[in-house]
Amino acid sequence: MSQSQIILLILAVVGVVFGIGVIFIGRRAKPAPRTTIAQQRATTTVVDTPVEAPVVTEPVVSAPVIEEPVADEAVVEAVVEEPVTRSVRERLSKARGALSGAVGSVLGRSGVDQSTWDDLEEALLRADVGVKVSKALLDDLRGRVKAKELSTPHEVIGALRSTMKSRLAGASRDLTFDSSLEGPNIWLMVGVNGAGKTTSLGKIAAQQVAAGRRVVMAAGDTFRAAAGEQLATWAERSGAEIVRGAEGGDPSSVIFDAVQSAGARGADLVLADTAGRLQSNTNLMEELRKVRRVAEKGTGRVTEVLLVIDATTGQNGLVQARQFAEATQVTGVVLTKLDGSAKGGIVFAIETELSIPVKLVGLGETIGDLVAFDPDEFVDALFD
Ligand SMILES: Nc1nc2c(ncn2[C@@H]2O[C@H](COP(=O)(O)OP(=O)(O)OP(=O)(O)O)[C@@H](O)[C@H]2O)c(=O)[nH]1
Ligand SMILES: [Mg+2]
Repeated sequence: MSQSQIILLILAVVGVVFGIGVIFIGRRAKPAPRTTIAQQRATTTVVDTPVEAPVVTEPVVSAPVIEEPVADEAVVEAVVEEPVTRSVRERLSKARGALSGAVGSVLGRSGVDQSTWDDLEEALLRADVGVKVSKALLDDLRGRVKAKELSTPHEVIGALRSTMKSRLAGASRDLTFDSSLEGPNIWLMVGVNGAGKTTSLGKIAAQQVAAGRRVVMAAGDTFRAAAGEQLATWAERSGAEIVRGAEGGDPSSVIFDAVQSAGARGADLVLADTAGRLQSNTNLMEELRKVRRVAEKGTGRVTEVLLVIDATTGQNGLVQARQFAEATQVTGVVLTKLDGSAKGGIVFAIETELSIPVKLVGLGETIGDLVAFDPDEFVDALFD
């Protein structure tokens, strides 16, 4: 072999080795970028381009699922409470803004004059605050403007808002439960037909059962054939027990039986439903007096008489409240259907004229739609 042939052979071998090396390195290098992208998708390593953005959100969503079991109670409560609070505000939407139109016009003027008072009076009456309370509120404001305590429209609106809040402040809105009683506490639901007695009773039962109390429902509405069935459905939903009587029977004796039975079973609370009207010509108020008397014949005591008023009935609610209060020593009002009415102002008339606290508010037809009445939140809803 000549010298030049040897050199050519060496060059060929070097070329082949170099080629194999390039192919080998190339193969190892190629999959690497694919793996990196895959890893980025899986681990959400920073990806700046908008195309990759949805990939980033995926694992973020799944993160709380892993953390859920170790989340502490406060966090869980906050998560659960937030939508509830929001929905109370949302469902007050009809009541909401009952005064806002007038507030807008009053604030739109440069001073306080007769049209200020006209606008406010009309709005208060439309919100069902009632003639008497509206007059008292406006007289107070007029006096303060005269005394130069208030001068701008802004100050007048601010003062009205805080006076309305202070009118509702101070009342005790807790449901009375006397744990020192030998027998069960009895809470009576009263009110005209269709007001929401049975529905509110069901919602209250659910809250009391959730609070750890043993609850017995008394189907004291023997007037309507379906009333017992309706209450039985609520008993099932809420986890309460129920005592029913014969249709057309004596409401007092059904409630008496329920109280006896609750006492024997060691139950804490009897929730007694009543009819909004009667078969016979007996006076409803007479009947309710009797119910109360008979309910307390044993060891149980009536610690709440809750008058259920439909907010959409407006000022008529005040007339009902007066009648029931005289007959049954009403201890609190449940104002229902506030989700469908801008007439919540009846609260002021009931509390001011009859001194009965509004304790609960109905904001819908389902089991969770009953909340404690919060005057500040309510007044803010009327204005905003
Ligand atoms: N939107 C809304 N509907 C309600 C509320 N409370 C009750 N209702 C509805 O009002 C209607 C009458 O409710 P009931 O609980 O049957 O009324 P009641 O006072 O027991 O009526 P009687 O048994 O006939 O005397 C039902 O359709 C309920 O679903 C509420 O807060 N909001
Ligand atoms: Mg009923």
